[in-house]
Amino acid sequence: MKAEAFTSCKATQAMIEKTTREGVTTVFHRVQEKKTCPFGSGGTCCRLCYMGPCRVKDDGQDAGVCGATAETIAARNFCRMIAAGAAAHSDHAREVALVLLAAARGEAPGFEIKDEEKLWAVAQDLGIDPVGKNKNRLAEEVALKVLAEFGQQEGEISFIRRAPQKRQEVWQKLGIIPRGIDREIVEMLHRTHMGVDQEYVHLLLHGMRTALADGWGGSMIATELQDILFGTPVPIRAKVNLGVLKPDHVNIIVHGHEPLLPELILLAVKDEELLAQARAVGAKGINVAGICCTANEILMRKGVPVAGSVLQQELAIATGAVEAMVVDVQCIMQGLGQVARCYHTELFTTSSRARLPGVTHLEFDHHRGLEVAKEIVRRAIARFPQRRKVEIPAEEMDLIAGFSHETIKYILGGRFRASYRPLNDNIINGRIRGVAAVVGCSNPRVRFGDLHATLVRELIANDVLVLVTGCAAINCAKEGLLIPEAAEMAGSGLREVCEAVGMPPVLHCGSCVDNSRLLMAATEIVKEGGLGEDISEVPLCGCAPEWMSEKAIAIGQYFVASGVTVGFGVAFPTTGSAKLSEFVFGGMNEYVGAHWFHEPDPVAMARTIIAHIDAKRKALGIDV
Ligand code: NFS
Ligand code: SF4
Repeated sequence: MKAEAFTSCKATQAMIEKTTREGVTTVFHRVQEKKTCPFGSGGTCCRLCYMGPCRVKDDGQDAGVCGATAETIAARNFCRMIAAGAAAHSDHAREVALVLLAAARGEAPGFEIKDEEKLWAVAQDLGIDPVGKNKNRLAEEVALKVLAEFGQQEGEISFIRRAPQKRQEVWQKLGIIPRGIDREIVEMLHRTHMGVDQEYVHLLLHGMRTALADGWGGSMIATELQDILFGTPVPIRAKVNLGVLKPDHVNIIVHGHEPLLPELILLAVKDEELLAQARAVGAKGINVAGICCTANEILMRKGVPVAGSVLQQELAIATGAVEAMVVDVQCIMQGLGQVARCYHTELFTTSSRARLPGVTHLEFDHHRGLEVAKEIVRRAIARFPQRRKVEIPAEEMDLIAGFSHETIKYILGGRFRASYRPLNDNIINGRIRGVAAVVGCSNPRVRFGDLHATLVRELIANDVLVLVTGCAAINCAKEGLLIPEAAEMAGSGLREVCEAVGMPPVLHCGSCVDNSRLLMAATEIVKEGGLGEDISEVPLCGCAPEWMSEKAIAIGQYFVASGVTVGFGVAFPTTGSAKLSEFVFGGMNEYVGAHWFHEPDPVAMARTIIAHIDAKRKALGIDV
């Protein structure tokens, strides 16, 4: 097996080779054994009832046993992906809300209200009057209000009102404003049950409502409440890639999505008693690094180093230098268990919602979270003397993270006139051609990381300011695109702007739930004025060139429903039906002023994004 075929990341290559040599199986080994099925991949395999399963051809004649056509089957499957993705983000948000509630009531040791300014802003957007309330009382009200919005049956979820007026009118007209977060997800599952909603446009409209309940609901709640608990990010310098693991330290990796327990682990590793224990076993200290979105969360707020993106999770353990890996929910490969058993790593599942066979389960209970965190650190220290077969790749790269939509204001506008005015002006005068969000996963079916890097280089060279989140952000960081020096690769206009304020041309905006920050940034641009009255008029585009998860589909759909056209690479789950593809790749425009596109080639994707941005500029009359 040629490791270079999978990525140009040298650290990853070295670890693929190490695992191959040591007979350890990883995602890169398994992906070669598994062939994709064209029906499943294109969306026309239906397993919704046991008159089937039915694989349906897109020839206008074929249908499932119940008569379901290719477009119905693909639409139902697509909508179920949205529901699952929205559920994942929203259930994460629910957990954060419960912790905020407990923290406000003084029942969650280690947690406190860190960002009162954000708390006030969020309270007001939820319709709560903050005046005269102390921070704990206010946080309690905020948590209760947010929790009620999950089970709300009628009306509208609150953050919808943050969107530009014109966008809200679009949703109103279509009848797709989410009533309650859980309600829309449940209804999506109901509608896609055998024999319910079988008209693809009608299905997709509810798919949009479900996605909006994620973007302007679950994801946004997760982001905002995490900011309240842990602080709103500001620019911070850190390091990325497997080289951040330290040969002479106890290494603990936090992996998954909810930054709750990881924040407590960061507290625990400062404990003098635990540090003394680490020194007693011959370690110089304790090093915490992150993987996936947990990494992005604690990177954004604390500058904790990032060991890697989703495809590097098994490889991190294969360095032989990881004493403990702590996981919670989402993007955690079952293969981790097997890999951990081949080294000295103790793997911990910590969420009540997720276990792995044969893996230690030490549940994070926020009432006694700090104790759980200390127990994990203690057990990691105990593993340190058992190290063998250690090989840590040298690769590590600097990056700057921490670009919340609030921060972007300060960076561009300065502390005294913080606003989006300078960004809008630079878009209008053409120094910045437009803005592209490059987000989402990595996928071993494509040359991972390379698609992100190729695409982003092409975009910045053409003066497109790039905002990144999720694993895309980690991959771009590894390529050195998240440092101010990367401005040298940018076109002259974007370069000038970056150099004037000392920012990179690619801004790390956080984890995948933080894509909600991008909705807010887009909204701020509209509200600042001069670039249209709706998000769909702004020279913006989104993409996920290496996507793989259902969450990515939910995110893509809430961007599209919010007026941002979105491109996905790899394969696309509607291509098994020409009719449905015509709708998502074009017809959707008539409804929400944006659509999806599918483009596996990163250079072609960059061209499509630039052409899209140029078309928006032209419509605004600002083509230069
Ligand atoms: Ni997003 Fe973040 Fe990564 Fe994909 Fe998974 S970690 S939530 S789903 S793989 S970007
Ligand atoms: Fe087949 Fe229809 Fe059942 Fe799907 S719902 S498996 S298409 S019979």
